[in-house]
Amino acid sequence: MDLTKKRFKEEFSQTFENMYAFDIKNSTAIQQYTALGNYLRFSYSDDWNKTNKKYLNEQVKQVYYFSIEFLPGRMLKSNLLNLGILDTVRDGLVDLGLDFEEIVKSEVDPGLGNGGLGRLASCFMDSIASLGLPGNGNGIRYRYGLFQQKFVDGYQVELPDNWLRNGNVWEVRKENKAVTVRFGGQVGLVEAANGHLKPTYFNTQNILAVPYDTGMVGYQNDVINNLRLWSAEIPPEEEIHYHTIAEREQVNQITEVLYPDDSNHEGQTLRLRQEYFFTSAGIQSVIQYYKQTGLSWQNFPDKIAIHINDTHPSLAIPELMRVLLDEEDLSWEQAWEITKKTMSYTNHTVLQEAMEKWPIDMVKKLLPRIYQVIEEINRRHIEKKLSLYGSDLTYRTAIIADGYVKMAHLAIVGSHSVNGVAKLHTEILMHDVLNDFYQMYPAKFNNKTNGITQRRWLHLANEELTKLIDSKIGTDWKTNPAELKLFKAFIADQETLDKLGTIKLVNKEKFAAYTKNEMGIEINPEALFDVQIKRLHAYKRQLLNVLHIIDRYLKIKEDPTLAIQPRVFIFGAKAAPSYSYAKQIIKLINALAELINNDQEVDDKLKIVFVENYGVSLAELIIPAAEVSEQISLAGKEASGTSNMKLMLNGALTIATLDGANVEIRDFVGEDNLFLFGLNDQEVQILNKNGSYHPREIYETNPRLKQVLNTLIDGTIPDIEMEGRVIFDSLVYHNDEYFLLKDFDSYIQAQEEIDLLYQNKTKWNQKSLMNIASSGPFSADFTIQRYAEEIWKIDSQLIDVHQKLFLTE
Ligand code: Z16
Repeated sequence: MDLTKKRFKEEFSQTFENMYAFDIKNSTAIQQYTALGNYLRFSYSDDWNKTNKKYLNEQVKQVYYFSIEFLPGRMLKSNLLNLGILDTVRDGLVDLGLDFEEIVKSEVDPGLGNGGLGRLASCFMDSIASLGLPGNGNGIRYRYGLFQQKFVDGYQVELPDNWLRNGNVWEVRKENKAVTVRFGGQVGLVEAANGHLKPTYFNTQNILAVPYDTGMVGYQNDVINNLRLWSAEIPPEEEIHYHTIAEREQVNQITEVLYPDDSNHEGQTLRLRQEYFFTSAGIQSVIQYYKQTGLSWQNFPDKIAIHINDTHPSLAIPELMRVLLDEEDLSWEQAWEITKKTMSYTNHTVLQEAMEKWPIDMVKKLLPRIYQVIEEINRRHIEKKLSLYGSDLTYRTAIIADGYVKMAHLAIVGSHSVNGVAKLHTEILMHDVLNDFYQMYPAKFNNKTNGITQRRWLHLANEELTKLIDSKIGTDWKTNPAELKLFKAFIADQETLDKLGTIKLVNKEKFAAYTKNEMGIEINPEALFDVQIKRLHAYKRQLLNVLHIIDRYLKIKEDPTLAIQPRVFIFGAKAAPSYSYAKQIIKLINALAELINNDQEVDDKLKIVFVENYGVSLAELIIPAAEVSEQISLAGKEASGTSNMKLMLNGALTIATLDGANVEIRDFVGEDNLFLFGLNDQEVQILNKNGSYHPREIYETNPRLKQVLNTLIDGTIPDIEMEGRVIFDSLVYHNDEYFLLKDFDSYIQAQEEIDLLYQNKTKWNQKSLMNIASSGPFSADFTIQRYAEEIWKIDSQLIDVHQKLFLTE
């Protein structure tokens, strides 16, 4: 976007006065932010409109990314960056006497996602727009996002996230594009004009789905795609039927709040309502769009791709069938061909407890026509496969079984592509978790390793590192992240290595200022910063990290003069409110922090910082300051992980199991530049199969570990009587499901290697540089390029994108 500083200052000041009718000098940061956001939205509205019109007029194929979560982070800076006016605006605001960073901070961070899955969706939206691909997001405009986390006496307390309190400058309400979503009622057959019997719905509850659109700004390419989030309202013409506040509330409830579960299926009706609500609204708006093209239904899959992000939107399959059958009068065979060709599905987990299944009665009652369609899909599936695969295999793939509708089965049968999110994850899907389906549909299965947008996670979050890289290898890496590898040429350049160290130190100082001001914890920026930031989940093994910290603590207490590498252990994690074990681990970490941080004898040698309310904004502060990246899930459990990629990109060294995308990180950066430990997934499988794992024996025979574990129950750590006992028992007596005791020794050994390497700053910085320079392949730009080419079959609308991108890898 062309904008001079002079013009910006004039126009922005004018916008401010038009909005508020007082002088900008007397305003608050929130008012300045609001005016600036509106100013920016006005400035790109023309490009937004043009992008939409171009897609429609040229009838290019578009993808619709259906996701029940989007976790975009603050948008002001990323929009400025992508519009190409970050520096102009920043300088202009300084001229006006305003504090840019204060303005940036006054934007709320929309928490419309839980973690990896939602953040991935938003990284993808950034890459889709930045590659000039015609793509749109479809999701829910939650009135309240993921809860705000507070610690009270070390316990997690959840507060509502009223993110819309001050309005939202980026969204545009489009009541003219509203559609009706129908729930409940009965299905009957009524004779149509042509004499056929047609399914007709009676006594349904009709909900108005109103879209709020947000522009997804591409990186300096004039492309503005659309993220459409739906809000539930009472249709004005139905107001007369709503007599009580309770009845009205039931409607608002649909889009009231995000379910706070990551990788766990809760199974409430309201969640099923949410899933159908945004899926049906999305399908209807796609259909409305398609009808404008005037093309025949057979061409639908040539113009539309619909992507199902995990199984939450998988009702898109029967919903598209329903529309094609009941509203557009297609035959089953025609409708099914179109649906399968249109839909593709990403699996994000192998955890059994995360697999969605809905009781038949619930689906029947809430979505009677959809249930009929699913029944027929299932009937035909079984009928067709029985003779080919026999009854055992075939019935194991049934969509309806054991009283439930199995959503993953529906998603696989009803789509043409099923992908996992990392090489290992896809292997496990094909050969284990989804092997029955892999036997039936080998060609549907493919891998798309996750990625992250380097624009937010390097360019914006770490401007100093960005400048250093620019000064060494130029700026082409910004549109071709593979070029980051050119940075390897500086592996022996002492000046570059020293600069890397200085930049890291400055970022650590920034984080230290935060912990001091916001948490009252003083940390030494010269200590090693060790970071584990992700949802609290037993399989991610934050507890293994804790055992290591306790081990260090005991060592220091035994010999307070011990020369040990000072470390700050940084945690950020929310636990699902109903996940009591995870909450007990939070309490443990906080209690341990209380003990260690206040122990004079320990001093600077050991500190624990558990940040409250970890989310995208805190990630942007922590990741650039990180030196060690903890990626220590039990092998075979983490589908991919994405914080592993963000931390690597910012120069942290990874300590990892061979799980998820860690495997590919190892492949790219090389074994010498990260620290591997623990069981691999094969070994875990064997131990699980032959039942030969006995953690109690390890406890009894490993004195060091025994001493560490005993601190959970012997009063060493104050105020965790209950939690300490539960956690101790889970490890020693109840199987230690995630093999912490088994991996303990090898984890400690890897940590000792880290301490040793850290003594040599040059060697450390060399490995840090190798990590930065090897992270190009994890750009979401590459991931999206592969989705676009191999699954969606959509083309970039930019002329030179293919020349700029993917020359190498
Ligand atoms: C989620 O964030 C993930 C999986 C899932 O089934 C549900 C949710 Cl909300 C995560 C995976 O745990 C993580 O490994 C992966 O990197 C991420 O999805 C994106 O694929």
